[in-house]
Amino acid sequence: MAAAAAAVVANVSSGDSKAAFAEIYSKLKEEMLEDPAFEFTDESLQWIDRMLDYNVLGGKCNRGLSVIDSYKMLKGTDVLSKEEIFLACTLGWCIEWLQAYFLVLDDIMDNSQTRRGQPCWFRVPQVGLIAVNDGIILRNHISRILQHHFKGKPYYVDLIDLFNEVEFKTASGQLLDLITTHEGEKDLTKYNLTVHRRIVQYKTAYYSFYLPVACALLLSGENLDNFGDVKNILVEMGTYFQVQDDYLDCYGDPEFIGKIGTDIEDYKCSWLVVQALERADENQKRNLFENYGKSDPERVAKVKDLYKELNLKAVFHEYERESYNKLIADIEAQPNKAVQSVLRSFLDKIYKRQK
Ligand code: DMA
Ligand code: MG
Ligand code: MG
Ligand code: MG
Repeated sequence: MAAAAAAVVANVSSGDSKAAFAEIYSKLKEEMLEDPAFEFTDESLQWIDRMLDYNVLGGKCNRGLSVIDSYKMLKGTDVLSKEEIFLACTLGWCIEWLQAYFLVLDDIMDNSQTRRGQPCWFRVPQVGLIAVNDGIILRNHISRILQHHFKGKPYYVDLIDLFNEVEFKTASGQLLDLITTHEGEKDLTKYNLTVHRRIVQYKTAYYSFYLPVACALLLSGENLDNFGDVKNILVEMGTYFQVQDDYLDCYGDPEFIGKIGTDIEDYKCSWLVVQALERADENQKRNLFENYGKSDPERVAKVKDLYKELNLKAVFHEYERESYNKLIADIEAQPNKAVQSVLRSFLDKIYKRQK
């Protein structure tokens, strides 16, 4: 490892993975700003610097941090070498970069207003649709970081394949999410749990849950082919996580979750509308057909009134309890104790989350 990289992980010995993680961001950003493959102008340098801080930072970093935590659990020790910490943090940041890339584009496509408590990047004056190219740059940074720090490792090709495959699944999920609204506009009753499940599994579960664990497994020298069960459990957990996201889109406090919901306005095949369709009588369905998918705040309020009539908050809490119990049972059936701890720690982080 380069001397500079060793120097930035001074915090590691204190066992504080959050502080080490934060320091490594600055190092990786510095490398992106010194990339010899491009002759930066002052303006482009400033643009990338600001664009990275604006979009990569400011989230909970759960995905990124979980690479380090999972790696420690898989190794069965809290004590890692400086290089091990550096590599785990770097993979964690690659996932945060991937998340930033998806969010920048997702907010344009969903016509959202805010993200992480600030205007969506494309809404910032002078950014606009340059945000599309920024998304592409964020994606390219991942390949450059991986090449810079992992080329030559025995698992390098697996890492590249992993990121490519997960990106493909996510983009395909986003496609489904977006084109399904065309079906919904024609006939809202096309929305059901099977349709919802396919969308959220692809758009969210693989990159948010499977990817961090798969990174930790590759770092530990494991072959991902041997962890099919683990993948299935993580995809299940990711599905539950996106149902929470759908719930929070309607019921979360925008101040707290940092974003203003748009699912009703956008005609999204949200878990809530699927539940409403399953429970509504003919009158209530007519009400839903009339008011769903319109940007008029009065109509949005009518949809929310209907959700209240149908007691969807309680339906969600029941779903949450059942999902948790089912996941705990699946985790306890896992033969490997270290893998159990990894899965449990993911579940603990998201169970009953408010943001
Ligand atoms: C999120 O779906 C999926 C990706 C790949 C960003 P979403 O539009 O429900 O997310 P959010 O509620 O954060 O905009
Ligand atoms: Mg969105
Ligand atoms: Mg979206
Ligand atoms: Mg959402």
